[in-house]
Amino acid sequence: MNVSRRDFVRVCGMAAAAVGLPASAALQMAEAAAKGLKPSVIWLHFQECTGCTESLLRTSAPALSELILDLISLDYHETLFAAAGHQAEAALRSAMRQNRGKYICVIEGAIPVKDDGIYCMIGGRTALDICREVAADAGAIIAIGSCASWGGVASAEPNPTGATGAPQILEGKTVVTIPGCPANPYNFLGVALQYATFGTLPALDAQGRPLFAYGRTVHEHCPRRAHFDSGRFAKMYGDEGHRQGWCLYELGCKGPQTHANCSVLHFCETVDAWPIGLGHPCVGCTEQGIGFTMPIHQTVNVTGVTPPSTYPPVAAEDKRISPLATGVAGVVAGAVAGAGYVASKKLGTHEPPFSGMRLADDEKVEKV
Ligand code: FSX
Ligand code: SF4
Ligand code: F3S
Repeated sequence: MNVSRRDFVRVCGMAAAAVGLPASAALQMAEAAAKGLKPSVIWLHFQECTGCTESLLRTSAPALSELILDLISLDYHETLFAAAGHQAEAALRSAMRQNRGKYICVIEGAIPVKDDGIYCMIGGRTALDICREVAADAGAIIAIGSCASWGGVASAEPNPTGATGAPQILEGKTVVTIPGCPANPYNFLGVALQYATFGTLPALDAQGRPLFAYGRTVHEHCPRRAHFDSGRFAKMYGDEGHRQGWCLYELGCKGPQTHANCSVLHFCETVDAWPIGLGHPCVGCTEQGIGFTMPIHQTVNVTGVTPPSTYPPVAAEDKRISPLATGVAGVVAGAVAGAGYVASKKLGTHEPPFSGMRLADDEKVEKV
C-alpha cells in the first residue's frame, strides 16, 4: 500500500510509546514490518460487540487504520474476512499450519462454559474448543477487551451463559490481557509489535495486564485530579462544577480503583476522547469486580493516599527570612512542591487505605 515512511514510523512510534519503549524501538518495529516481519495474527471472536476491532479500525485518520492493517498480518478475522463458511474454516486451518508456534492468538469476547459451552458455537464447534485448540499452537496469546480478559459485560449478573475470560479457560498458559470496553488499540498494537520485533512480552501483573498500561489507576494521572485534591466536585450533570470540568468522583467515578492508561492515551488519536475527558465518570471498564458489577453512579472507596495527607504542608514558615530572601524561599518551596508532584506520580497502593473524600489536610495545602 502507498503510505509514507513517515506515517509508518509515526504509528510505530505511538505503539512503542504506549508500551513504554523508546523511539529507537519504533524505528526497529517499522523496519521489521517493512521487511515483512509482521506478526501473524489469528483473531477469534466470541461473546462480544466487536467494539475492540472497531476501535482498532476507527482511527481519526483513515490512513492510520490502513497502516495498522499493514503492520500486522491479519490471517484470520471473522468480521473482516470476505470469506465465509467452509472457506473461512479452511483459512483458519491454513493460518495455523503455516505459522505454528509463532502466530499471535487474539481472543476478543467472553467464552461461555455453562452447559458444555453450547451458547457460543462457530462452524458447529464451541468457543471453548476453538479457543483451546488455537491457543495451543500460538506463540503468544492476547485477550483483547474486558470480555476476553475476565468475562466483561457478558459475565454480568446473572451471567446466564457462564461467560468467562480466556485466562480462566487457558490455565497454565501466559495470556496477556488488555482489558477495556473497548480495549485501547495502541496497548494491543504495542504488545503485538514488541512480540514481533523483539520476541518478548511486556511485564505483566497478576491478572496478565501489561504494567506499562495498567500499573497505575486512572485517578493517579487524571487531568481532574487537582480538583479532587482541592475538594471541587461536580454534584450533578450540567451543574456549575460539571461545566467547569471539576472532579467526577461524586457522580460515581471509579478512577480511584481502576487501573488503566486511558487518561494519557486517548482513543482514536483524538484529544479528550475518553470517558472523563468527555465529562462522564469512569465506569471501571478495565477492572474486574467494578466494571459491569458496581452500579455506575455508586462511589468507590479511595485507597491510596493522596499527597495532602502523605506529605507535610509546605507552609512551615520561617519568620526569620527577610524580604530579600523571599526569592530563595520561593525556589525552595517550588522544589518541595515539585517533589510532592513527582511523589504523587509514584503513589502505589502500599499506603494504609482510607475512605472518604475530604482530607483533613486539604485546607492547609490550599493555603500554600
Ligand atoms: Fe465490545 Fe470487545 Fe466491550 Fe467486550 O470490547 S467493546 S463488549 S470488552 O470484547 O467488543
Ligand atoms: Fe479523575 Fe475520577 Fe479521580 Fe476525579 S475521581 S480525579 S474524575 S479519576
Ligand atoms: Fe474505561 Fe474508565 Fe478508561 S470507563 S476507558 S477505564 S476512564
